Amino acid sequence: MNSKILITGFNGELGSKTLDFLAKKNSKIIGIDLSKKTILDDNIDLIQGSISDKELIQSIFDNNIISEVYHFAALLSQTASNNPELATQINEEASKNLINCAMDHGIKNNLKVKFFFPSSIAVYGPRKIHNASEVDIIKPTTIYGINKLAVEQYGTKKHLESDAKNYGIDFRSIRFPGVISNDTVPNGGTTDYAPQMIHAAVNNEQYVCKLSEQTILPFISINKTVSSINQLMNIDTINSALRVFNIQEASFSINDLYKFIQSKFSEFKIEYEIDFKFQSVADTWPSSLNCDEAKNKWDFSSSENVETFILKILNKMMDK
Ligand code: AKB
Repeated sequence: MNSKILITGFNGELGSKTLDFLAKKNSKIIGIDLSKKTILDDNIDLIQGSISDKELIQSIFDNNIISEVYHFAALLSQTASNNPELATQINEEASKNLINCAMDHGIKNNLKVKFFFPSSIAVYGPRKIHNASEVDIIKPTTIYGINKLAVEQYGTKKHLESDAKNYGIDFRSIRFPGVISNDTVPNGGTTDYAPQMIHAAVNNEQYVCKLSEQTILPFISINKTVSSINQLMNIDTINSALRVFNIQEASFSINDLYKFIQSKFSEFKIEYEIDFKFQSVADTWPSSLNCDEAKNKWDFSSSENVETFILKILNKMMDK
């Protein structure tokens, strides 16, 4: 039987781009998401279903040889805070179940299933720190951050157990900052203001921002996100007990972002209506990330400043 790649959350921002990327490499893919999508490609089998459906997940592993898992299905931070029980069910319990299924599958088939988990800067807190390294103060204040941290730790533990058994899972994870895409506008997250602002400017719309202009957070473009995931997953072995890595391209305040956008779109206007639900979360997330571990262990590279970073995204949006 040919081995396949399992992608959860194939309709989401990261899931859909990763699916496109892996499909171009002619990988055999099984995708699962709540809503349907049809792709006419013999290599791709998309299933409509929930990742909390344990029987469905088990049947995918029982009926296929799965060599890699990309687990994107999740609720973002603000949606999670509004639905804490559902967040724990999807973001933590279903993730742990998926890790267990992948681990058992690896042991049964004498392989190590590569497992990618997208973590988040939400694992940090309670205070805002600068240049956060992987081991800096980690006491998340949100349910989203708590669930992400629990899965990071669970996956790392199962990775160590797999090492001892020689089979099981090879757990790899990235703590993502805000992701900015040139063609989708996210919703439900705390970092959404940056892509929303850029898209509003391009579409000649005014923007109402829920965070203060001094708020500083780190960001990465969707292209760098997908290439970094691929880079991390393509390495045969990562010789490191650390399984979760920080990456970013640029970090900037909302005012910096506004000023830069305005230099290109002079009509663009922003209004501030601070929402405590957003501000109180952003104030616990790091203003920037230290990426040395990713650079040393798997050659992550980034040399952007704020201007070149945003300009590249704007140019892509306007198809220059
Ligand atoms: C969110 O804001 O919820 C996400 C994240 C940083 O995890 N974009």
